[in-house]
Amino acid sequence: KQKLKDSVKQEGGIAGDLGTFIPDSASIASSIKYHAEFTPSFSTEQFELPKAYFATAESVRDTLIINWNATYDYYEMMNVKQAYYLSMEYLQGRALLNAIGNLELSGAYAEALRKLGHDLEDVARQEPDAALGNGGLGRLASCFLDSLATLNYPAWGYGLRYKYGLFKQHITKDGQEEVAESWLEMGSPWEIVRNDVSYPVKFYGEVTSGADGSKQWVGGENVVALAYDVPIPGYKTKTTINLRLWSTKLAPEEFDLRAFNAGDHAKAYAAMKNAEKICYILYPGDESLEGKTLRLKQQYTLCSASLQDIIAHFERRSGEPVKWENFPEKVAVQMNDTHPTLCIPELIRILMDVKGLSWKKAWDITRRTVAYTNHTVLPEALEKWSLELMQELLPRHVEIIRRIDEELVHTIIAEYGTEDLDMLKQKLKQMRILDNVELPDSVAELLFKSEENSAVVPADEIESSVEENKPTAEEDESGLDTENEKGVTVDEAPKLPKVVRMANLCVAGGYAVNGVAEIHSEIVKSEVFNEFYKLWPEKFQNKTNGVTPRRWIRFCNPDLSKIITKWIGTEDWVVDTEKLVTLRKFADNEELQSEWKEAKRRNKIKVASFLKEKTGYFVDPDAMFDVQVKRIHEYKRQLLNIMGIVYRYKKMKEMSLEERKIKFVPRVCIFGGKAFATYVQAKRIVKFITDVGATVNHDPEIGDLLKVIFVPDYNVSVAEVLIPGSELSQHISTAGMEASGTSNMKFAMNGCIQIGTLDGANVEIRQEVGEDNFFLFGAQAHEIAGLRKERSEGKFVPDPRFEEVKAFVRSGVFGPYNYEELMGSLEGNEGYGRADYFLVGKDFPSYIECQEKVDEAYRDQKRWTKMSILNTAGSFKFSSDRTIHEYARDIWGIEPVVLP
Ligand code: T68
Repeated sequence: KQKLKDSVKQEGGIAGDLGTFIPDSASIASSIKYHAEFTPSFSTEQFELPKAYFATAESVRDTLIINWNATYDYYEMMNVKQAYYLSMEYLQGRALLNAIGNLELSGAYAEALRKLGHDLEDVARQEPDAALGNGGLGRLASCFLDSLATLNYPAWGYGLRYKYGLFKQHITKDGQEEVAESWLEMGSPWEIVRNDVSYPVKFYGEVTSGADGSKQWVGGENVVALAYDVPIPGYKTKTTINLRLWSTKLAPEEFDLRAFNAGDHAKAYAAMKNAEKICYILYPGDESLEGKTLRLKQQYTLCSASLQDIIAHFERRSGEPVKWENFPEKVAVQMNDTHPTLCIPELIRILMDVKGLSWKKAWDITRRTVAYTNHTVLPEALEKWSLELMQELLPRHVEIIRRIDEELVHTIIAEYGTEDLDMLKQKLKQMRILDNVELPDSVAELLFKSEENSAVVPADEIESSVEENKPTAEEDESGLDTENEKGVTVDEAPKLPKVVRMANLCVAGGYAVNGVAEIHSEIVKSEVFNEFYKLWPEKFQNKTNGVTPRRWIRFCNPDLSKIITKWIGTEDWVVDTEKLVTLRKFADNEELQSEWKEAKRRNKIKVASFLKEKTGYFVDPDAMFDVQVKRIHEYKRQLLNIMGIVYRYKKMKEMSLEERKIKFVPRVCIFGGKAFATYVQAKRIVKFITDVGATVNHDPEIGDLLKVIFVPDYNVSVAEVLIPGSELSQHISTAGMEASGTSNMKFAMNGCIQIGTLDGANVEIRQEVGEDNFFLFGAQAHEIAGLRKERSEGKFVPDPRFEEVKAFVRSGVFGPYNYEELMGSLEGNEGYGRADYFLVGKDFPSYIECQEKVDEAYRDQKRWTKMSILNTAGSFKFSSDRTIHEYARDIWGIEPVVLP
């Protein structure tokens, strides 16, 4: 450290305490030159772009390491409670501009690079996106890390270091094509491998019992999880927290040297590859058994390595003898969705089998340590694992899960009694962790005792909480080991798959359960986990999502940020977004309005040149930029958007040029997003959008009045360009289906007006920005079930305009592709699924009428600009700083720790 400090002094930086060292452009330039020379990956002669990026990043990393060490040492010394965020996904995007922005070194770096003949922005564009996530859930985790560091909370993130992150999307004439994305191809300058931090992780094997009743999990397949640390700097603070990503490899002693020497190289390599492949790819397709096994191995690796690390850390700080009962006072573990659920049985396993605690103590500690965030109410997205697969892969964990299930069953019986056995059976069916699994012996006995022979219970009227897995009355295996009405023993009934319901395990094992927007948390309480809510109302909370205002406005939209700072009179809004509210009082001010409009226009020009580069299309920067970017999913209803565009196009074609110009505001409709590789219907939607674009964009009658563009490979970096230059953004999911949404928040921050349904965080955004500044349409969440019923009974009469659009599509205007599956799905034709399950047809009329209101508002540019300003002003609530303060206070019980 002293050497570093001295060398820094020589280079002319201002070195006081290492932690307050502020490099200037001269010292930065020499540090970059140093790395350019010593970065081993590049040849020495030139200082061209990729190399300039690596050298720059490595020089930033030096500063981050200094701060990271200071933060780590200080937390160790203070021995404070820490939160650990466990997530299978982090969608970090690029790190360079964010890091130097947070360190307040953007100007100095730009100047240093200029001296070396480079432009900072060009250099920054060399960095590949770290896309270790699929969408909103992963990006939320990354925003949380930024806020945790900025607010000086003692917290770490844990995840997996996938070699291949989210695929690269190519758009071809056939639609989406996936190509592997190797973000580590040139190495990542941000990670520090910790060769001294590794843990064994076991799969398969068997459980043996000791004479004293203790259990040991032995044999099986052993791999090693190795830590890679990514420093996460806070904004204007020295605090630099850690994102620890695990990579897997074969333990050296497991390498089969004998086989290798005997010439069986394949066998020896196979074991190596088998260990390494766990971290090869993000979300392996899990339709096959191989895919499922791999995904479960990934989940367990994250949980096991992270918990071993957390426990080692706790033991180190606690001294001898370790007071395990204090564990929950020092540790809070947050599970980002159910993907890390295995940390519940894993914590119990380590405490019991390795540390020798009793079941009672281990279960009690776990229940005070672990908390769960739910991100979805879609039944098909609630994770269920085959008990058989889990039994094979994690035999000891299955024993523990059975024990937790048994405890839960007893709790349910204690709550509801055994008087009304039908009711009890129904509760058990809904709430048990193990589904379609016989009741534990202790429970069967209890039930027999309580009502002689009354355990003969008809198997009807029993509902599964998970619809698609709903057994018919005949099929239902109640779990009571006895006879049903027909006198058939339950064992003879057709077998339903035995599964572990991960969400139920999370609710039973977690001390807090939260949804991610108010409406979502209400649905969690009243529908998805209603039975649990009745049992443990105190566990349930709401934590409305947020996004980091650093990345999502301050750095991606410097032009608008300057204007905001000027009018508010301080830059503090970047950490204290409530200050944005001040903008409200200037919303009508003409000077602000003209500055605001100019900034938006400059951002639109950037978008236009980006679109030209990525798609070849020229767009008019004076047209309205209308954007829908998010994962492609039927519930998000990109199909509603494109059907609306087709309607618009058809109407334009029916009019004269003059009429057309009066009736329609020129629009550039921009789409972006990836479809899961095996999600066929989503891929058809991508193909449809690109086909509509190919027709409309080349129609000479239409010209600049309408353009439809699909931006390939939507990711964090693309969002950073598109969002500042958008004017209208679409958040149009079927009400009740989008848990929160977070891009809606980013768009609002950047002064983009939304058209949306009353769903997820839209509800709260509309509240804050004002009803007049939000284009609302569509059915509401409480109406959806009734509307679906109406449809299935054939009572729904579609709007003629919707029929007209479908017929137009079917007429072949958009090319030879067969759109029958898409159009049919909107009608519920036989063979095409669920009778417009997402209610595109139902919401279509109110959607296109609302779009007319959008056009009208846009024609009045003064009004539009005011709406835009009020959107930014009203976005104050949606900073992830606010969200993180709430988690820290209401769930984790941690306090900020500011480094001296
Ligand atoms: C999203 N979920 C929600 N899931 O859809 C969105 N799922 O409403 C919410 O704003 C966001 O979470 C943050 O709370 C996801 O992004 C996934 O990506 C995912 C990945 C793997 C398995 C299941």
